[in-house]
Amino acid sequence: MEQVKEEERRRQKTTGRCTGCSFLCAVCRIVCYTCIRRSCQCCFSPAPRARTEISILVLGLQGAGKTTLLSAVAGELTTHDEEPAPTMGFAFKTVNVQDHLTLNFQELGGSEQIRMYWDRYYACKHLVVYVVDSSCSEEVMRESGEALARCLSSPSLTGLPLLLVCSKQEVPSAISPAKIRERLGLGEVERERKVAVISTSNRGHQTARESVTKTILQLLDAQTELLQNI
Ligand SMILES: Nc1nc2c(ncn2[C@@H]2O[C@H](COP(=O)(O)OP(=O)(O)O)[C@@H](O)[C@H]2O)c(=O)[nH]1
Ligand SMILES: [Mg+2]
Repeated sequence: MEQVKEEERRRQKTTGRCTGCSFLCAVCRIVCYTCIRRSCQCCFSPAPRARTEISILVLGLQGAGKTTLLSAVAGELTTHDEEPAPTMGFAFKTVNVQDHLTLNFQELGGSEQIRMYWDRYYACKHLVVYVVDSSCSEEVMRESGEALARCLSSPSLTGLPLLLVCSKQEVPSAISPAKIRERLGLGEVERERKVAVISTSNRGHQTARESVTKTILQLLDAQTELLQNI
């Protein structure tokens, strides 16, 4: 006991502090060190990059292949047994392309009754995807062209890039993307906005996701201010 007291006296003499004070100092040092480290991490680690959300309107007549295309782009494989139900009203699909980029697709139903209301959903969009059934009849192609011209004439969509998707290319009666481009009068459209045309077949398996996302990014690249933080 006497030895312990002697040890304590000796420590106090050399350090100027008793054991209790030394312990308290050590705890304070650890707390201070931890606080400083945490605040440095906050200040010096890079801020998380803001996610850019792109709003995409997906249009086309009923049966053109819009829902099927979006399923393929989202990586949801569909088979002949899983026929998509006709879109009543609208449907959404979200696809994360990179860590900081999200494509929000909004498909509007293509039946005549729903087409009357398309323009209610035009606001705040960055790009239009228009799907055409390459194997449809002359009559349906004409109707599709009229619906496209009507929607592109809306002031809310002025100047927005257009991606035309020619679906069902594997069907023997399908006409080529070049012919569809001509039938829909895209030459005129190209004067006022960026236009890209891609084709899909066999319900877009494998190729659709890559080609659709890549072409959308290329089209948006022209809209530099939108992509500033991508
Ligand atoms: N042969 C073939 N059929 C397709 C293709 N894409 C879609 N379809 C079919 O076309 C029909 C309409 O497709 P859907 O995606 O519902 O069209 P939406 O009304 O435009 O959404 C369905 O029977 C699909 O299976 C394709 O690339 N090839
Ligand atoms: Mg649909």
